[in-house]
Amino acid sequence: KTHMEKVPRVGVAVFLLRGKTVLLGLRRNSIGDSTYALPGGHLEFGESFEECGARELKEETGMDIEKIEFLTVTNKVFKENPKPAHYVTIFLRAALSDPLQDFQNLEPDKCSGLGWYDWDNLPKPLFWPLDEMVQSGFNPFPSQTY
Ligand code: 8DG
Ligand code: MG
Ligand code: MG
Repeated sequence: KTHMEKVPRVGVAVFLLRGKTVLLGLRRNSIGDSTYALPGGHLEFGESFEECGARELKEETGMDIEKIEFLTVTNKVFKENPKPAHYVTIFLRAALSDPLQDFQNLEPDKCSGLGWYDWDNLPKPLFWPLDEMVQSGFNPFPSQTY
């Protein structure tokens, strides 16, 4: 790119649910380095949110997901970056297509480790946008009462 156009980008992040646990990875990235975040990435041209979530899960962990549902959206400016970044991030939830399948860390340059974490005992530090969601009481698990 010859010009650094400052435009908001679209992120897609996935709460991959397994029992009472979610999949988190320790980020290696100028945004949120050394914090625990959801798998996900950038929406590509022409993709649906669900296609993007499934593609990023496959690229980052090797796993196939299903029952992909939209949960919420955030609008965040990342000022901690040397170059400020602005993301509109779509949050999805999903289940494993094959519950016996487990992750591989396929992008070790971007993630120093993946793991399943109990929702009631999440690791620290969480990636700050995720931390804000948790602090506000957000819960990605399907509610039993509606
Ligand atoms: P790509 O090249 O694979 O498309 O991108 P990536 O390297 O996998 O992108 P990413 O940083 O993992 O995700 C894109 C942006 O989405 C991220 O920079 C900021 C935003 N985002 C949030 N919350 C979360 C989250 O919990 N996990 C992830 N992965 N991204 C998030 O706002
Ligand atoms: Mg990615
Ligand atoms: Mg990613």
